[in-house]
Amino acid sequence: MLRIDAMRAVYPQLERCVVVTIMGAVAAELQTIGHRPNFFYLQHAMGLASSLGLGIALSRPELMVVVFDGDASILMNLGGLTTLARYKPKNLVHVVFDNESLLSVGGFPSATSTGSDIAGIAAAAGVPRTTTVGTIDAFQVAFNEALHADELSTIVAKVKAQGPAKFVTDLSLLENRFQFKRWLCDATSAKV
Ligand SMILES: Cc1ncc(C[n+]2csc(CCOP(=O)(O)OP(=O)(O)O)c2C)c(N)n1
Repeated sequence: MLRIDAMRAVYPQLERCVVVTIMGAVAAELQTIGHRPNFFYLQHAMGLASSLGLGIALSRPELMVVVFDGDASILMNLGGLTTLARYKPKNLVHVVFDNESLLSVGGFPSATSTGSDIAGIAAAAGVPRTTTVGTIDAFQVAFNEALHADELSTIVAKVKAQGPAKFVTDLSLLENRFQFKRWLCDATSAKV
């Protein structure tokens, strides 16, 4: 499965969600599909997308929050999983695109390439719903179930280590930040 196809498959459902992504390939691919003002691409702070998503989910329980994470990113912040599990926000879907690689910086293998199991780690941390999927159909089903589960979910989507041809964006970090903040301030009950 390609990550861009997985994101395309659930793109319609993202319209009413708060979406936080890691930097690099994921952000570039989601922008290729189509940027929306409710999408925030967390730059530089590798590993912290799920923590940012947690803060938004706790402070805005009426909104559904989706985090698009990466294997190497979450491996840098495993404590983030224990904190997610401690607070168990029911309005957070945590997706980890696991390409077993640090693709955005050259494709070095991550620990999942030697067997570390992120869904297993999330479950052991106390995340109530965890699953690993390897096809678009399975991802779509898992994502839709998680959106409506009323329970914190971590979905690990095994994807090919293939990213966008270019990482260029005309959306500046500050513009994304102000636009996203305005969307959050204006959003009422956007829960799906
Ligand atoms: C603290 C920190 N260390 C390193 C980087 C450089 N960096 C940016 S993206 C990335 C790899 C992310 O890997 P992963 O989460 O697996 O996503 P992928 O690139 O494979 O989509 C790295 C090392 C950074 N931005 N911040």
